[in-house]
Amino acid sequence: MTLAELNTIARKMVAKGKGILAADESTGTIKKRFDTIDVANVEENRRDYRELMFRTDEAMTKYISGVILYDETIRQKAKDGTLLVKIIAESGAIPGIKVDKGAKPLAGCPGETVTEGLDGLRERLIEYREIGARFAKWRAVIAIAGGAVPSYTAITANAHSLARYAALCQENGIVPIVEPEVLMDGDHDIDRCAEVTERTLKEVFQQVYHQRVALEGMVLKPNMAVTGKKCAKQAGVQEVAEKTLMVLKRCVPAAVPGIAFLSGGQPAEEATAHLDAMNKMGPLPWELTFSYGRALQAAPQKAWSGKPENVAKAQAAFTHRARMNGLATRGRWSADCERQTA
Ligand code: 5MM
Repeated sequence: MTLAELNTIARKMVAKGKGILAADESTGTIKKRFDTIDVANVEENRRDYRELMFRTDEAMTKYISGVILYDETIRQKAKDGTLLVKIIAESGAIPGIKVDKGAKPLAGCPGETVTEGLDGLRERLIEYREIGARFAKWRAVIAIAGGAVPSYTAITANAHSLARYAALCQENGIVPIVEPEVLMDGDHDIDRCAEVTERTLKEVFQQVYHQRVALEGMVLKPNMAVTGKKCAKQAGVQEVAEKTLMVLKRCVPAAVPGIAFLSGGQPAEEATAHLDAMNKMGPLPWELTFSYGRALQAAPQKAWSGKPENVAKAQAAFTHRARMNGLATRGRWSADCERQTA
């Protein structure tokens, strides 16, 4: 596949008005989500829940550009026997796949992790492409704790793996989503988050260059610069938008087609407000959109609660959140939109 073709896919993933649904929760993570709505974590429930989202016509055709899937889901069939990946592709959204094997303890660095999954990745990418994936995702996790964490060791190890993953994806005709997530856990202020995010992104793009990844054929999935969850003084929407953009402008080359944020545990409406505020501050060198998991799914999950009779209600909740975030990609969202359409 040529770079022009990778670039075309990447641009479609970050097209104005649309964003990415992160539905790639591993079995352990979806259990945590299902526990909150009292739903058993069995394959049938995971399928029914995801099928209801992928069959939400309005959300999928108008506001969702791509869906990140987990290995189980990309091979799974809907209740009527149709492959879920076919339902996604027929809606016009691009199927994607999470290919990392999770964050594992990093030797010599207590409290820090490195994401694994490079062994056998080439072969897995070839298979996933055959099944229908056109993009992939790898998430690296950077913690903040006191002055010594994150360590240089953790940042460089994760940046190196992210870049090697991205190079392998491009070699196999798959657009890599590069996701270095600086966690919101902790009592740090927004400036500390901005400083760590800047340090991380600078190292990521250094490694991306060393591993010969083509910037035009990738999408960045970063955290926003936000206050730690346990910090008493939380930054407001404008400050988050300004500091996030300041960091991104310092680190992300203009050749990258787009940036699709993770929500990271932000309340759903806040994640929308932050994205909207940044897009109101344009023009920007890249498209700015969403690749939210929790901020898109918390409302439909609650509405569904595992009951077939709630499917329509859950689909309405999913459409609403997707539409709000679609507006935010254009800088056209306001709190009024939430009330008018809720
Ligand atoms: C949807 O959650 C993804 C999978 O996490 P696990 O591998 O731990 O199950 C996660 O990578 C997600 O894609 C991103 O973190 C963005 O999700 P949020 O909820 O932060 O927007």
